[in-house]
Amino acid sequence: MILMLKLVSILCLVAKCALCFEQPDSDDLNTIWGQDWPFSGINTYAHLPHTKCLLDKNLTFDIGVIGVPFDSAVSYRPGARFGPQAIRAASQRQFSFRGFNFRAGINPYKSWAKILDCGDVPVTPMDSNLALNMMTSAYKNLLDRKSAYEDSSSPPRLVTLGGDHSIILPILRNLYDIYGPITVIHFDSHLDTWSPIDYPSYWTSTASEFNHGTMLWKAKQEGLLSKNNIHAGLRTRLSGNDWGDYEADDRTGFHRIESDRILKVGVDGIVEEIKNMLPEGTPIYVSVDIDVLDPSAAPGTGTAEVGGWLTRELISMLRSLDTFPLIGADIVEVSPPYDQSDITSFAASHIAYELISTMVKQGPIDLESHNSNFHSFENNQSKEKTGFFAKEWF
Ligand SMILES: [Mn+2]
Repeated sequence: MILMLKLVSILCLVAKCALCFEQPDSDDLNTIWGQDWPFSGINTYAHLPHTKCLLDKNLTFDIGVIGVPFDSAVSYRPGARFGPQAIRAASQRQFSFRGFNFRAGINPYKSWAKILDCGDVPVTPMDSNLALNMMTSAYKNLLDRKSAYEDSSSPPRLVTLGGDHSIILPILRNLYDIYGPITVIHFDSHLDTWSPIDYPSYWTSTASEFNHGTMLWKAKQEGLLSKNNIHAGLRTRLSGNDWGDYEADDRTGFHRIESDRILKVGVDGIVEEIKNMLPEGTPIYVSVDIDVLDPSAAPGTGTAEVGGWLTRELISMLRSLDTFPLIGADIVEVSPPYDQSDITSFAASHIAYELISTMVKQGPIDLESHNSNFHSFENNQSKEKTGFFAKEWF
């Protein structure tokens, strides 16, 4: 008898599932069809609303994700022009519904910030000189507007998806115009401060001076950098038979933390070294060359170097650096043709999420009140004005 009852109840359950469904009771089409799955819809970064920001100078936002699909300045394997599309595709399991960052303690997509996917800069692959001019002009367009937050007098913050690493030069040019000399935290296996004459070619041109290993040298020549820049994750082989590359790097104003250092001091030790080198409250720009990760964690990149950090370690470092005001960031050198099972794009899309989380957690920039540091602010999570940062978040 008991068995019989159980059978009937199972049959009822199955019948109900098969025959009944509930439709949203609403005339609002958004309530009926406005939801997307991670695998449906057009790929924008994290399903963010998309507007081609370059086409509307009156459009305001707080954080813009912008793709720069340029890879004509690489010295080895190309393919990073496909980076923005691949990173967007790999970000599809991110959306505001399930966006709470347990490491940061916030959902960046459900906080004070208006975050847009600004689309791509349609940068030419034909001519590096022209490309540099286009990118410089595009960042001026994007940053020459006010943030959306209240009566903000500050520009929005941009998270750039590369593209090869050369694209940082036009970014730094424009950030310099707003903030003055920029402090760059440069996560990379390579120095990227090489002079153009350090490349093994007898043939040179103005365009050849601009490449993904010289752009920080050029940034220094143009006076865009502060004195407190940091390379983290280095493990490149050096030119010649001595320390000449490091000596030249010293002259560009970078401190160096080599990849192997993590074996001695751990993740916390690396973070401590970075913090000790920077005056407290220094506004920073974070540039993540995905080749800072070990090729086992990021095979899809042009100039892979073995012996690198794990994604977990890099994420932890980025989270620990959120006490420094973050004025902008990039994730570059993702080359999808060399990727395996989207490992590299997944890493890049998550790193972008962490950097966006930091920007949201820190609150909006107020150039007027604190000369490029952050001002006090209110939002849903913190009603109490605490000045500079919302301290209780840290
Ligand atoms: Mn690089």
